[in-house]
Amino acid sequence: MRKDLIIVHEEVLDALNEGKPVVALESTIISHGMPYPENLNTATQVEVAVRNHGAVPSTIAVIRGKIHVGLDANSLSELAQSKDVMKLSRRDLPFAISEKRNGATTVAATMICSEMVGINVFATGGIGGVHRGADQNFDISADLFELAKTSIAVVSAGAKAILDLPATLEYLETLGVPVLGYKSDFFAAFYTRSSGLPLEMVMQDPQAVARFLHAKWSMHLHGGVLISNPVSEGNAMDQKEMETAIEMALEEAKNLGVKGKEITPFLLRKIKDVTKGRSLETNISLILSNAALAAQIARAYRDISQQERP
Ligand code: PSU
Ligand code: MN
Repeated sequence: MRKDLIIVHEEVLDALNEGKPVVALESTIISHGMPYPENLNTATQVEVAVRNHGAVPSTIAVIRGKIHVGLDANSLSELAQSKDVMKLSRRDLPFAISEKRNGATTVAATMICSEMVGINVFATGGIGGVHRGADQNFDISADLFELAKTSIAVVSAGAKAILDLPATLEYLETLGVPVLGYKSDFFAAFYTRSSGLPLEMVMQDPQAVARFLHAKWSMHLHGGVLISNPVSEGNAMDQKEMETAIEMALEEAKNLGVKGKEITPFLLRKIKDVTKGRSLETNISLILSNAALAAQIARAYRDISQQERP
């Protein structure tokens, strides 16, 4: 890896060198997933949540063509307000580098950058997945393929409910991606606690998750692990209300011809409007909860990996 392409924040670098737990955070949630100023407040709070649970936060983004691993307050603030930020997945990352652009990393791109520097746990809101109507429109998020090949534990509240969740779960199975239910027997549905889709591998504490990661990666089964952490009961949305909001948003997207990488940000925005901002509150709360869990998993995984050393 060319060292000049990547700038690791001093605190993150020290933590990685000293074997301290680090949690990666994505930046597309900030630039494309939430409006200002909620996005900046959330990004800041998420970092606090990681710290409060004993790990070092590392938000990842591309700034003027350099991959930044760990952002200072100024960069976070710029990212949250700038209109000129690309949404970067695996295919886009080299373009942002070669053209010296600013870009926010999706789940896929954040996993790639995390692996480059040796971070193995990452918290997000909800991963991308198989979109509804994918049998016609072929819209399947690159997040799924990244989970298949890049060895990072991703803590999320399942996949976004705007997707075809049964198809997403099937696809993860095809790709060999383990999905661990955290204190739940069902795949989380982002705004609500359960999709009704049962999960076989259920874990009750961060240590169990860490043991799973250690088992997988120490037998050289490369690839990611998805930890499905349902939003807390008190912050979950009503399922019927959510389904109506999603259908309205999908209808509008169809009428306006919104496609490709624009569709997810568009739907999240519409759903927020339809629910009068309540979906945004739920979104914020689930991200904070994922960050806290990711920090605990990072600590537990560090403990297991260190015990192994002579
Ligand atoms: N989760 C959120 N908000 C978001 C996303 C996830 O709570 O904005 C972003 C992530 O960066 C994810 C991306 O990788 O949406 C998926 O986009 P697409 O469906 O175009 O692959
Ligand atoms: Mn897509």
